[in-house]
This record gives sequence, structure tokens and C-alpha cells, in this order.
Amino acid sequence: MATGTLYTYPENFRAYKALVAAQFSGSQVKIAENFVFGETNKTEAFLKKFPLGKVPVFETKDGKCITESNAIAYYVSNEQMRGKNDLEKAEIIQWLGFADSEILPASCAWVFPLLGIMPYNKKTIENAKEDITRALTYLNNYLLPKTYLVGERITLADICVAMTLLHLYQHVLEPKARESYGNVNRWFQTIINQPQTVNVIGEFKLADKALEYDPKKFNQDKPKKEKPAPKENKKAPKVVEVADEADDVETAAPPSKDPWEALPKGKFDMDDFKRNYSNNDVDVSIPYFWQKFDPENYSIWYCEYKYNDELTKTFMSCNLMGGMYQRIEKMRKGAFASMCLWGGDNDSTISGVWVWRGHDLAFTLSPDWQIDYETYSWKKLEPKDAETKALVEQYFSWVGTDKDGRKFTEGKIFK
Ligand SMILES: N[C@@H](CCC(=O)N[C@@H](CS)C(=O)NCC(=O)O)C(=O)O
Repeated sequence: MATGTLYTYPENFRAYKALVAAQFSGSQVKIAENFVFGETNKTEAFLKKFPLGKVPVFETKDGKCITESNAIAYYVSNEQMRGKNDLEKAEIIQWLGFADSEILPASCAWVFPLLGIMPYNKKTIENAKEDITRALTYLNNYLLPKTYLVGERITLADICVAMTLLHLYQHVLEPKARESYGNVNRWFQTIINQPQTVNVIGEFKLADKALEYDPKKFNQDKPKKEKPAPKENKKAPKVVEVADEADDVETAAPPSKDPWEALPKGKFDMDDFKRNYSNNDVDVSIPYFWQKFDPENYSIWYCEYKYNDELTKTFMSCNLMGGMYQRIEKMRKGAFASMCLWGGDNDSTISGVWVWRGHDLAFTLSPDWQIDYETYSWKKLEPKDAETKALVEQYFSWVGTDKDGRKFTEGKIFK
């Protein structure tokens, strides 16, 4: 019986594969306490064990490290779950590959834009729907005479394929969209209603109505215009990169020239400050910031997400912040930010403090930086004000609460 610790954020469908397999197999999998996605998995200690910095990952009781959700699920499985003979084992591998290659990329490409965590592109979604139709039709035909995917009992194949279908059934496969897949629906319901599965994922609700694209979440529906450059806890949080399935999706082409070019560099060395911030606790890096900050050529801004009442799951909100950072990658050169999520599921807010070169809204400098910024309200701060000092202190060190008293949940540094 396998025992060990799983590192993951809550409600990660990849982690579910291992957790459900463990339930069926009697393995003892402990979920790492105090794991903060984007922070814990970027620490030196974590990267030493798991250099990719991704989750889920698993550490066995005797310190062996396993990455890749399928491998972890396999490790915590018993013989029944792994397949009883070579043919069954091969068939299980076949279905794991099917889930990862034929379902997952298309599921992400369809669902994530509707959740507002990936840019919306009509054509991409249409292609994804076609891929899902193809995959589900195949699965539906295969399941016609069968209860389970491999053999006569539940195996890892059922768990992994069902967990990979969760987002689709939860968000877009409304009754009409799933009506052609009666065999898949029956099999999916069987898997997700097993007590061992319910112990992990809870009661699962199939979509009543498909999520629809909400342009408020992404201002992608308006044409991008080239705009002229304007006139002119006391441990230092670490940089966070969110890179998962969204990586596979096309992003805008890089701007032909450096959008910061027109603005004087001034005396504030952004890279030097970022290094200081990364390498020191905030009781060193915040005084350093004020010592070096050049108010002539740089400005400080406070932002608040406009649609806080639509934030549901915290992991989605974290993806929202991380996604924005990814889409403005090239802005890093002249900007630094700390964005924070306050509160928990269905009751949270996002806000942040930004510092950048120049005195106008930096996002207007490049059409490639304009996907997300209008979903936030922006307030320019006066560097000398006590309010500004307090906000910098709070957001650079991830302490305190939001305006309504919600506690700090997760922060992301853009640097
Ligand atoms: N193939 C890997 C993918 C793991 C993965 O992409 N994890 C994402 C979260 S679901 C992650 O940790 N991203 C953080 C990063 O890329 O820094 C698996 O199945 O375990």
C-alpha cells in the first residue's frame, strides 16, 4: 500500500486522478498542508525535489519523488486499478493517452475562455468542439456494450478519463450537448457516483446550461488599435508563473519594437529592485524600493478587479491573475506588480499595486498588453502619500485584508 504526500492546489482534476485511485486502492495519500499554488511550488526546496515546479507531485514516505499525475495515480493504485494482465495494462495506458491527447487540450481550449482564464477565440472554440465531438463519439461507440473501459471492473482508465471530462460535464455539456452520448453519460455517472470518487470530488452536478462567452471577462471583442506612446508574512513573495494548458494556445505576436522605448529610463533600476525583492525579505526590499524609486519617471498604481462578484473558485481567480501576467510578458521590462486575491470561494476580490515606467496607464503602450487591463479600475497613487506607503507595504508583503476584511489568500508577483 503506497503512502506519501501529494502537493496540489484544491480541486485540481489532475490530483483527483491520484486521490480517487488511492481511495479505490486503500493507499494513504496525504495532501500537503499550507501549499500555496504559485508560491510553494516555486520555492528552492520544492524545485530541488520537483524541478519543473508544477503540480500535482508526490513524495513517498521514504522521500522518493514522482511527477506527472498519471504516474502518481499509477503509483498509488493497487493491482486491480493497474490492470490484471499485460493486455489490460496496455489498454489502460491507451486510455490515459486518449484522455491527455484527445480530450484535455480540446477541453481546455473550449472551457477556459468561457471561464475567463484564457483569451477567447471563436475559431479555436469551434475547433475544440469538433475535437470533443470526435472523441466523445468514439468513446460512446466503444462503451455501447461495456460498463467500464477495461475489463469488467473499474480501473485507472475509468478514473483518468472521467476526471479529464469533469470540466466539460460541469461547464459546457448541457443536456442537449450531451444527448448523443448516452453511453458516455451512463458510464461517467457510474464513475463519479462511486463512493470512493464522491469522497474526493464531492457531489458532482452536470451542467444545466452551457457557460457562455462573457466579453466582460475579456475585452477581446473590440479591435485592437495601435495607440501612440503617451507623452511622457514578512517573507518576500516569489515570482509566480501560471503555465498549464493555456500554454498551448496561441498568443498575440510580439510587438515589433520596444513599447517602453519612448519613455526615459530615469534613475530607478527596475531589474536591480526586482533582484533585491527576490533575494530579501520585505523588511529589506520595501525600504530599498523607497530609497531607489524615481517619482519623476515612474508611477505607482492601485487596481481593483471590476467583476469581483463573478469570482467563484479561488484557483480560477489565480489563473485570471496569472493569465494576465502571461499575456503581458513583454511588459516585465518596465513594470513590477503584486496582485492579491482576498477571501475564498464565492467571496473574493482581486486587487493589486503596480509600478511602471512613465506616468500614464502603461497598458496603452502596446496593443498586445490590452487584453485584461480594462477589467480592472486603475488609480494612480501619489508616492508621498501615507496611503501609498501603506498599500505598497501591504501588497509587497502580502499582509492584511481587503477593504471589506477578507483575508489574504494568494498573491502573484509580476517581475
Ligand atoms: N503533465 C503534468 C501537467 C502538470 C501541470 O501542468 N500542472 C499545472 C497546474 S494544473 C502547474 O503546476 N502549473 C504551474 C507552472 O507551470 O508553473 C501532469 O499531468 O501532472
